[in-house]
Amino acid sequence: MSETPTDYTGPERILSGMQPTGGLHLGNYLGALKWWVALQNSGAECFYCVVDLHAITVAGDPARLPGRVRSAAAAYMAAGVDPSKSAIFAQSAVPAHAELAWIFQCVARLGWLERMTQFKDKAGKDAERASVGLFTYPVLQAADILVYKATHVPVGEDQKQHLELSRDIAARFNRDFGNGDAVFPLPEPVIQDHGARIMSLKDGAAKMSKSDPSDNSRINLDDDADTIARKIKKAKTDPEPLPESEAELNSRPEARNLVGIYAALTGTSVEAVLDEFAGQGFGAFKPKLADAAVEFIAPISGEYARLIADRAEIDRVLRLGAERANAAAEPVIAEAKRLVGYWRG
Ligand code: AQP
Repeated sequence: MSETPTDYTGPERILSGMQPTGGLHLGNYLGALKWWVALQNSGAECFYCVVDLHAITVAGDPARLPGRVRSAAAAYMAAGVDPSKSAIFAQSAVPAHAELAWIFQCVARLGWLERMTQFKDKAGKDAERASVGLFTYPVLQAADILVYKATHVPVGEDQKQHLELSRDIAARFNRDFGNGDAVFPLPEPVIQDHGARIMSLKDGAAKMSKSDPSDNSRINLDDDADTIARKIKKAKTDPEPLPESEAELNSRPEARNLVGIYAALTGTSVEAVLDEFAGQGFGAFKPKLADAAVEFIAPISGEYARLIADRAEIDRVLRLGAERANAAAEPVIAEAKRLVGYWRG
């Protein structure tokens, strides 16, 4: 068996995406979007897609999907993604994602996918009835990344395992079809310490999620000040005051989550938050957290409201982004097709 080539020498590229399965929330922002914005000034080429192919792996309303794609694109821009620097586009507007996904389905091994914990979480108890697309979702994700030969992928911590799978798929393709070349880079996750895992306001053991049936579980990027304050007031806590050390938060998931959110919103550390609030109860801490969240979200929600009102402009941005993305993806899918030996007339 030949060595796996890993000495990729192409340019740095960034790829990330979010599902248009609902409005974006603070977890999406702190875990990923914030870093997307920072990376677009790094000099690397950035591709940020709205992953509508992934969205149909679970049941949804087709009539609402185009609006949700526009809404996600508007949220990207409201958060600071600049369409003149980064390509913002719908995944379905770039056919090479699906084409490369098929090739990768024939590269990935069943056992690799069976280890993916997100499938187990999302499929729940009735995995037999889940769509095959939900099961092979991480293979499509590998194609999303590698169709741009992306080297870095800014994501929240929940995506770490999928990124490892993308690396395995890239290495296996390189080994089996690369003729000694590192055709694909082994993409690196870009996961930050702060905000990488924001939990539900109702359950400190579940991540904040768009598809949680309770809107009170999350702070949406378009929530107004009263809604944010109400959700934080209702957030689950325990009766103890805030402790002095971070270690004491380990057995208190809801407290740890709220302290972590405050730290991420105010750009400080968990230790510094505890220095300020140790000994105080949630009655004192929650209003401060609500103020910080309102101050943080207000410019994003204001900008989102302005952008979402101009549908033609969002469509223009998405078309422009798709042109750039197609131009980058087409040579890569052509190379992959040639390497696996597809017929060329
Ligand atoms: N709670 C979170 N904390 C930190 N980061 C998070 N991300 C999601 N939730 C959190 C990051 O946001 C990006 C987009 O995620 P996605 O839209 O692909 O789907 P997801 O991870 O499954 O997010 P949701 O909100 O939970 O969506 P649904 O409910 O549709 O499944 C990713 O980088 C993710 O890490």
